[in-house]
Amino acid sequence: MKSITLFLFALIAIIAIVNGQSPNIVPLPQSLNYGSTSVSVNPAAFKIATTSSSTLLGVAIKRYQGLFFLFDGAVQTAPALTLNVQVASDNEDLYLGVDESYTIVANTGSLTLSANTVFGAMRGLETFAQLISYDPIGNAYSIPYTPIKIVDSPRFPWRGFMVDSARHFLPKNFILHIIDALGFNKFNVLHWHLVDAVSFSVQSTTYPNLTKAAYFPTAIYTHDDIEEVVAYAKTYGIRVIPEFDIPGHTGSWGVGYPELLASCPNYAANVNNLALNPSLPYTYNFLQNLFAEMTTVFPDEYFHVGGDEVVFGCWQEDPSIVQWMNNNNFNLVDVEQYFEDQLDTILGTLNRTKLMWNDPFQNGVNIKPGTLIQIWDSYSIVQQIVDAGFKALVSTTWYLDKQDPANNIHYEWQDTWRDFYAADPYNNITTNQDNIIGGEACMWAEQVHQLNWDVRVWPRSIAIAERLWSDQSVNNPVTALPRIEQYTCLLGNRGVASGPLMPDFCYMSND
Ligand code: CP6
Repeated sequence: MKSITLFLFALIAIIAIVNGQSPNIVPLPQSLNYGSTSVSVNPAAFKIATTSSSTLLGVAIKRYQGLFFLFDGAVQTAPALTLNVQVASDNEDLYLGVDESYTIVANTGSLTLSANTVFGAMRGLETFAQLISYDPIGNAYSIPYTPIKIVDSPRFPWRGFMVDSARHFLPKNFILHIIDALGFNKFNVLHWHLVDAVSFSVQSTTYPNLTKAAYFPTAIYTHDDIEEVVAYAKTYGIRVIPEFDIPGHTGSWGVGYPELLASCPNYAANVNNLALNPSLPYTYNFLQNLFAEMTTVFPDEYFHVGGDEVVFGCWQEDPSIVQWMNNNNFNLVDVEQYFEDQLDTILGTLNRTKLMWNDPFQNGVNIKPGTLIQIWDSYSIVQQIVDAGFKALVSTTWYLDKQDPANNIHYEWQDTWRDFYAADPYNNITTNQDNIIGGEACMWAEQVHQLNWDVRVWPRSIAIAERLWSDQSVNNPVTALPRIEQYTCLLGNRGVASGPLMPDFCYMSND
């Protein structure tokens, strides 16, 4: 029985790939109409034209002019073609909820991409790239299935990906490579988990000793590096949100500034247990100055301040903190409340909206209205958080470092893409679904660095990208598999080492 199912499964997949019954677009657009005419494309006589004067869009157009034609030396007999890109506004402000919709109309003699914003046009360029097909036997490009009409927009405004560059330092150029792959998949937020207990790699001019906790003197992100990353991400319509994970996970901060940490020698054997000292004005003054500096290089409204996994025992072991708690009649939740209240004040002075993990909410801290909460725990916590009126980001079951142990049919680790695909942010959420503004895949990097990153992240995160962009009803793994499989080949041809999910042939150039 099982083998018959598998056989049918494989057969359907192979037929779909070989016959290619429809344009293969990932994530699947909201609306896709197509015909059966193939338009030949001459790569040497293909232009992307626009009346827009946006430099950002100009960068994206130049990029996609290259991505449309990945193989050199294709036949050039077809007539000239122009893709006309029209944007209603050249405004280059990038913010949560910016209009990312676009429309593509492809007829035999006319190709148009229209969007309200330059960021919508970027999404459309990616989709258009996926309409162009390369035939390695005839060595020719074409747009099959015309006439095509695509009307598309994202399901969620926050489609994030968390990059942990603290457990392993990722060179700046590799962060740029990650951004390429995220842009291809229509992710629009890079959540940058910059520092953790084991390393502090962000240069600070205000507190230069922080990078004493970098792994290596050159393993740091300078202000110039960060500005380059933020600017590069913007050419894909990707916002960059820094995370400074406090008050737990802060062992590295104490290397250069020991006064910042609570003193808990019995806990110190595990650096993850160390926490900032919540009782000293020094701590808050330090955070105010550091974050003020960081807002000069991270322009986004949102600022992630962690809050996860605080080991209260560390605070309890420090006599000066216990004394301070007694003086103020504080219990441990009161301390966490006090700490978060101070953070709210600091972020308020910096015009930033707080983003944090779900732990303080669960501990019973009163969270300031307007705080955005990212859930890494169970769906039941998502429900509580949205019912309490908070906007939420769901990362539940989108942990790329863990296989879902509940599902023992996943005998191949790669098959965890099915778990990610099935994990809809609305799963088990019965009320206030509207408070969920998106989600994030999380690549915790204890066991990953630049050499194994791509194959750990892709193709599995394609499933998450589709869940966040496409309609909720697009959830059938049987039809998704051949589409994702073909797309993973495209990613490979673009230099993203996204492995396959099943036996097939992916044509790759020999150079
Ligand atoms: N690091 C930090 C981590 C994790 C968290 N915070 C984590 C916890 C559980 C799992 C995976 C990662 N490695 N700073 C929790 C948000 Cl299963």
